[in-house]
Amino acid sequence: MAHLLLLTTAGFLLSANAQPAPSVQAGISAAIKDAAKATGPLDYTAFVNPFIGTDNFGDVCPGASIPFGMAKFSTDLTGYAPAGYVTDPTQFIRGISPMHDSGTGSSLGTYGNFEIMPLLCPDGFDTCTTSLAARERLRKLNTDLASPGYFAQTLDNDIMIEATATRRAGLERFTFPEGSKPYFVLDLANDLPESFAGGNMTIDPDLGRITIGGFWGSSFGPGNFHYHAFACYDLLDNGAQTLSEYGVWTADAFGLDAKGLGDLSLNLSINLIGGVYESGALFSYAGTPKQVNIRVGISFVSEDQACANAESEIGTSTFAEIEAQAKTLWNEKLSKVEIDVPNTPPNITEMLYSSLYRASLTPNNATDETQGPFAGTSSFYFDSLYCSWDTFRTFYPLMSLHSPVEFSQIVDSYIDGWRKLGWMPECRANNLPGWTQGGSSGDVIVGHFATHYHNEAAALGIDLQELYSAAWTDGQVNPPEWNIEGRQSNVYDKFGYVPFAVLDVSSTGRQTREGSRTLEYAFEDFAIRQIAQVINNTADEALFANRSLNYRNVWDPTVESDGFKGFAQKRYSNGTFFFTNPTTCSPVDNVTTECSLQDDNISGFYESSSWEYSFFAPHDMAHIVELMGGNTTFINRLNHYFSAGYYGAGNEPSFQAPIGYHYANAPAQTVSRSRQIVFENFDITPAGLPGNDDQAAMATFLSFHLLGLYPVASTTQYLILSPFTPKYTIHNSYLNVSTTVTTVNFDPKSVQQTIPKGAAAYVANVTFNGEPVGRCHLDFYDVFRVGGNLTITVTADKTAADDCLGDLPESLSTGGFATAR
Ligand SMILES: *[C@@H]1O[C@H](CO)[C@@H](O)[C@H](O)[C@H]1NC(C)=O
Ligand SMILES: *[C@@H]1O[C@H](CO)[C@@H](O)[C@H](O)[C@H]1NC(C)=O
Ligand SMILES: *[C@@H]1O[C@H](CO)[C@@H](O)[C@H](O)[C@H]1NC(C)=O
Ligand SMILES: *[C@@H]1O[C@H](CO)[C@@H](O)[C@H](O)[C@H]1NC(C)=O
Ligand SMILES: *[C@@H]1O[C@H](CO)[C@@H](O)[C@H](O)[C@H]1NC(C)=O
Ligand SMILES: *[C@@H]1O[C@H](CO)[C@@H](O)[C@H](O)[C@H]1NC(C)=O
Ligand SMILES: *[C@@H]1O[C@H](CO)[C@@H](O)[C@H](O)[C@H]1NC(C)=O
Ligand SMILES: *[C@@H]1O[C@H](CO)[C@@H](O)[C@H](O)[C@H]1NC(C)=O
Ligand SMILES: *[C@@H]1O[C@H](CO)[C@@H](O)[C@H](O)[C@H]1NC(C)=O
Ligand SMILES: *[C@@H]1O[C@H](CO)[C@@H](O)[C@H](O)[C@H]1NC(C)=O
Ligand SMILES: *[C@@H]1O[C@H](CO)[C@@H](O)[C@H](O)[C@H]1NC(C)=O
Ligand SMILES: CC(=O)N[C@H]1CO[C@H](CO)[C@@H](O)[C@@H]1O
Repeated sequence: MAHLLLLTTAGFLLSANAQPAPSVQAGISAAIKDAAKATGPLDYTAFVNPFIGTDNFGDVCPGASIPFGMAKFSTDLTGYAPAGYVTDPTQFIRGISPMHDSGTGSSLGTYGNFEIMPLLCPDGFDTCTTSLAARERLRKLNTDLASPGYFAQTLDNDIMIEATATRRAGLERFTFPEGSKPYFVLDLANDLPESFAGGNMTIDPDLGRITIGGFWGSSFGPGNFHYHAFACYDLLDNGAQTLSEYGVWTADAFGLDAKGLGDLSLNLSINLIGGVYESGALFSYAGTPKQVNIRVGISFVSEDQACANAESEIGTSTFAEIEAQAKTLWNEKLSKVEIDVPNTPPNITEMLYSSLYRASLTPNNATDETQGPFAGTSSFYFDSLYCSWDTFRTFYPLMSLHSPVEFSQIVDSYIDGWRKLGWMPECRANNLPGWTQGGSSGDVIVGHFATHYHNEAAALGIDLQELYSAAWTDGQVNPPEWNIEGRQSNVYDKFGYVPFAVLDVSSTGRQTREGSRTLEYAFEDFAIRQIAQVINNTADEALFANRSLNYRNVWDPTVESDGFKGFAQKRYSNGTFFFTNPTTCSPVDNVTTECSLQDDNISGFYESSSWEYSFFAPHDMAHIVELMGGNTTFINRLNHYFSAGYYGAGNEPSFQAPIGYHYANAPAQTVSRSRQIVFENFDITPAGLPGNDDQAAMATFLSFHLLGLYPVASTTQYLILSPFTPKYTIHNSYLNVSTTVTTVNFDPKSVQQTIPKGAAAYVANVTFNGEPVGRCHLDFYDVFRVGGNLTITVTADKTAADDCLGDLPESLSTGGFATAR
């Protein structure tokens, strides 16, 4: 998703002031250089730059986390900072908190609860700056640090804040200026979306422990629901530290600034005024210790469980021990893809490993931390799935190549959503249902799993019949409110498209996106068809195959734009098309401002234009080529789409476009386009993403391009592009296979925006374990499922390479995807 609210740009054009300490990039560059001399296994965490995407609305959280950690420790800044931290040096720090999401689509932000801020209060307890506005401080410029499992920021008063994490806990270390008495304010009420609905806090001075719990609201979903969250702060560093003063405070921005020295609890059982109300704890330490260590546990179950999580996951371990443990976990994940670092351009190495890092940062593993309908579930449970519409395209396909165990756990969590709520989650965040975007995109995610791992499903704990029932329900059973789950299948079934202005007497939802919802529903139908095929349900396979062609029902052959004819358009229930200029909501549309979920938007396409969405039928591109007038016109049209500025790189509907050439028998043109879009939109700086990372949708889109592959979601087909590296190996330890991809004739000079003449980059031929494979696509079962050596020989002869030699990627209407593998 893009951003729900568009803010004015004033104040945000500060990317020149990159804030990470220069030592971050210097360290990465040195590590890449040293890799050539390395003898033992590489430390892949040394290539990761967690700050990529922390500027330019990338919404990436650079905080300390383990892979899929529920805890992500980051500072929270004022201004536009949905993931907590941003590089903008004019924004103020309000503290560090243990819960965040990365790549969130909510512009207000998400989580940020239980924030703690170190203070200097030279005039004592009663003069401490406790309120949000009074305590905020700028940073000390160019000192921000982060690496996998570690985060640090230094305030302009020279207090350094550091954090490291386990799954549900972490350690915070604060270094104070010489001779100062450490004070801390701990926030009960505040979270980033200002959604506090009531809570408690208790100080136990003997144990040196503060427990907190409360209710907060969604960051990207209806405000009607609340989640319960808890934290446990242990202040004594296993007896090494002594408390001095402690008490509570309340405040607001209008004169309330009250403190209670010695008061031990807050009981604010209800709050109906959102973020206006502020409150929390205030405490200090005896003496003038240079460093203060604080242990934090979190839970979605109870205060007791939050304390137990800190005890079991951290206990008496030191900061260095927890940090080393996090780093080990990250190396396990990052080493699933090993590239030839010495012979790969350094920026590519950094972009790839930073992307692979974010590809395992979220969703947040909240297994055993369940509440509401999921309380006590025996399934795995993942939070921050936002949104399936973003992640089905590349995030789960990348995971499917190397991490079937993790993938199966997340699939289990999707299926459990259907068990407990009736439909699979579309955009679960903050443990609450979030807004639906394209329909029931979870179908594509579980479909991708089923096509790849049906033979191993039972061993991985997935019942394929149940998986199918969950997807079938999404496709066939109309929910009462399709804003939050399922889709408007009643009218879609009746008309073969989602009509605009249609009478729906049995469900509610935002009456928007009828064009793009039809296109997405049709592709979701294809995913359901794929599962039906895997389980030998031939009747349903035919039914859903048929429905997957419904994308054709919103094709208006009469609409013309820039000389190209035929565009997707929304349609009334009487069949008449509703005209929307195909450029509306494209990046060059300077008139329309609202293209997301705003009620007044009537363009018919979600966060994208008809120019872009008209290319969307990943399962049947042969017919799209035909609708657009054949190979040559299709290629001209795709070229025009890029040159006219209609390519919206920062949002997911654009993902399908760059690889379109493959379907018009022009694979070498995909290669040129792939190089161009990577270098135009991605780099290694904080502003190095074209938009919201969307829970690593962008990161995994980039990863596939760098690896020279592109997935057809919910199928086992992968298009062959041109790797940006001479050699890499993908390990799949569950299947106990490794696949090494070698780019023969690799020319580093080809790794730039425009491939120079004479530089080899276009795919001439491909072999797998010595046997020839088609040059345009391959199948998971033939390659990554068995493991071995994939050789991609590239050439500088673009013309010779610009042909699939009779073996186009598959399309449903030309007989593709005929049998399950
Ligand atoms: C207050 O704490 C009690 C005991 O932990 C808990 O049952 C209750 O739900 C809490 N109330 C709020 C508003 O968090
Ligand atoms: C907190 O306040 C609520 C409502 O006023 C009350 O029912 C509850 O007993 C109080 N809890 C404590 C621990 O004082
Ligand atoms: C690597 O990235 C940096 C930062 O964007 C850029 O200045 C530099 O030119 C890039 N190097 C290459 C070889 O592209
Ligand atoms: C999630 O947490 C559970 C419980 O600790 C663990 O068994 C599982 O392996 C974790 N999965 C991932 C993907 O982190
Ligand atoms: C589907 O049929 C094939 C071929 O008969 C068989 O090998 C496979 O086990 C069947 N799958 C299921 C889920 O029944
Ligand atoms: C497919 O759709 C067509 C047209 O709507 C219909 O006539 C046909 O019966 C459908 N086939 C199946 C298998 O549902
Ligand atoms: C279909 O309905 C729309 C909206 O009411 C109307 O403008 C259009 O004329 C109708 N088309 C036909 C063929 O009746
Ligand atoms: C919008 O774009 C068009 C075409 O590029 C241009 O002619 C027009 O001046 C722009 N309008 C505004 C308000 O910027
Ligand atoms: C595109 O070209 C391929 C290869 O020559 C051919 O098989 C296919 O029919 C063409 N498609 C169209 C729609 O012209
Ligand atoms: C593969 O392509 C390369 C470069 O064009 C060429 O030299 C080689 O002969 C080709 N091999 C086969 C088996 O076609
Ligand atoms: C892949 O290549 C390596 C190195 O050349 C070789 O040792 C290995 O046997 C090959 N594997 C297969 C399956 O051919
Ligand atoms: C408020 C707003 O910008 N709404 C826009 C939604 O999209 C249509 C295009 O169909 C515009 O005309 C509206 O201005």
